[in-house]
Amino acid sequence: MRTQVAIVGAGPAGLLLGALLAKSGIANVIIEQRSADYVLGRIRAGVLEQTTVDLLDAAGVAARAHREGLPHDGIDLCFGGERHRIDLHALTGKRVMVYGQTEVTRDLMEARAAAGLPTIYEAEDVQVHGFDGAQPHVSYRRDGVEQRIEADFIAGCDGFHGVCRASVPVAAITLHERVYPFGWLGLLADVPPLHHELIYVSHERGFALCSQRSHSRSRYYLQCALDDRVERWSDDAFWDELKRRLPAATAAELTTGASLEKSIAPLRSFVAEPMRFGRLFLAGDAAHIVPPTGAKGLNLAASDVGFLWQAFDEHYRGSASGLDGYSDRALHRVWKAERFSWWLTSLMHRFPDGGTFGARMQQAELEYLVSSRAAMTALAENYVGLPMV
Ligand code: FAS
Ligand code: PHB
Repeated sequence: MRTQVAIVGAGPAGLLLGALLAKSGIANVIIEQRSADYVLGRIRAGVLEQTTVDLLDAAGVAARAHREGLPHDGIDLCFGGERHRIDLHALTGKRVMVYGQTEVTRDLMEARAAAGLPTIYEAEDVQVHGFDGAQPHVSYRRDGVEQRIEADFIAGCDGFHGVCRASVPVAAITLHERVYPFGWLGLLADVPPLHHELIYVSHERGFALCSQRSHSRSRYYLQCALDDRVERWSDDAFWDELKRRLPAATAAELTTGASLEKSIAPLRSFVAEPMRFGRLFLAGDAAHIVPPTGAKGLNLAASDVGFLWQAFDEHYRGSASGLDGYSDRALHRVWKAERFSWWLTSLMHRFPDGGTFGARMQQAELEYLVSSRAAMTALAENYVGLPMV
C-alpha cells in the first residue's frame, strides 16, 4: 500500500489529523495497535478550548459537540472552606466547552468510517522506517501477515508510550520531564453534576476536582498517593473523601452513586524536542504530556494537529516552509501550556515535602489570585486557551 501521510495512532490526534488531511485532499492511512472499542473505552479529558472546537468544525465533525457540549463561562476555586468563581467569559470574552474526549473520538471515528477512509485497527508490532531519508514506510502485522505502507511522511500520533518517539536516535532528541509525587484517582458516575461549572479544590487532605460529561454524568478526581491502588477505594470511600475536601455547604449538595469507571493516573510534565525528525512528525502525547489540572492535554494534541495540517497543506501546494516551521511553532504553544499546567498543579496540590511554608505560600497565592482582576485574567487567558499563532 502507498499513501501520502501514514498516521500511527488512532487517538484524538491521529483521527483529527486524518480528518483534516482528507479535507485538503491529502491521502492518509491510520495504523492503530488497539481495537476501536478499546480506544473508545479510555476515559480521559473533558474540557475543549474554542481552538479545539474550531478544528473539529474544520474537520466537519463538530455537529454533535455543538448539540450536546456544555458551554462553560467560569470555574470555581475552593480553598479555606470558601468558593470563589473565576468568570472566564467576563475576563476574556471566551468560554470552554465540556464534551468528553470519548465523544470527540467517537465522532471522529464515525466520520472517518462514513468517508470510507482506511484505518487499520489491531495492528501488531508497528514499526517506522526510513524517516531520515526520502522514502519512509510503516511495517506491521495483521492476522499473522506482515504488511508495509509506503508514505511521503509519517505522523507519530501514538501517545506517550508509542513507537514513533522511541524510534528517534537518542542523540537527535532532547527530553524534559518532571514527575509529580502524587496521582489522580478518577471516578465516573451517572449522577447529576454537583454544580453547573467545574470546581477545583485545594485542601490540606489534597486536591479534588468536580467535573462532568453531561447534565446526568459526572467526573470526579481526588489527589492520591503515588503508591495508592484503585482496589483500595470503594465507591463509598471515594465519596466520603470527596466530601471531606469540599466546603460543608457544597458537600451537602453532592449526589453520589455507583461508579461506571474508577482509575488512577500518574501526573507528569514532559516535552520532547524537536517534534520533527526528517519525514517523521510527532503530535499530541507522543511529543508532550501535561498534568491534567489545566485541562490542556487533549487541547494541545488538537493544536499540534492544526499546525501539522497547515504544514502538510502548504507542502502539497508547493511550499516547504510549513513543514520546516512546524516543530518551533507547535513547541511555542506547548511550552506555554506546560507552564500553566505546572503552575496550577503546583498551586492546587499538596506536596509531601511542601511543609508549612509551602502550604502558606499556596494559601497566599490563592488569596491574592481571587482578589486581583489581573491575576484572575492571567489564569482565565490560559484556561480558555491561548491563541494558535
Ligand atoms: P492518545 O494516547 O490518546 O492516543 C494514542 C493512540 O496511539 C492510542 O490509541 C494508542 O493505542 C495508539 N498507539 C500507541 N502505540 C502504538 C503503536 N506502537 N502502534 C500503533 N498505535 C499505537 N487530558 C486532559 O485534557 N484532561 C484530562 O482529564 C486528561 N486525563 C487523562 C487521563 C489519562 C489516564 C491519560 C493517559 C491522559 C489524560 N489526558 C487528559 C490527556 C489525554 O487526554 C491526551 O492528551 C490525549 O489522549 C492525547 O491524544 P493523543 O495524542 O491522540 O494520544
Ligand atoms: C475532566 O473532566 O476529565 C477534566 C476537566 C478539567 C480538568 C481535568 C480533567 O482540568
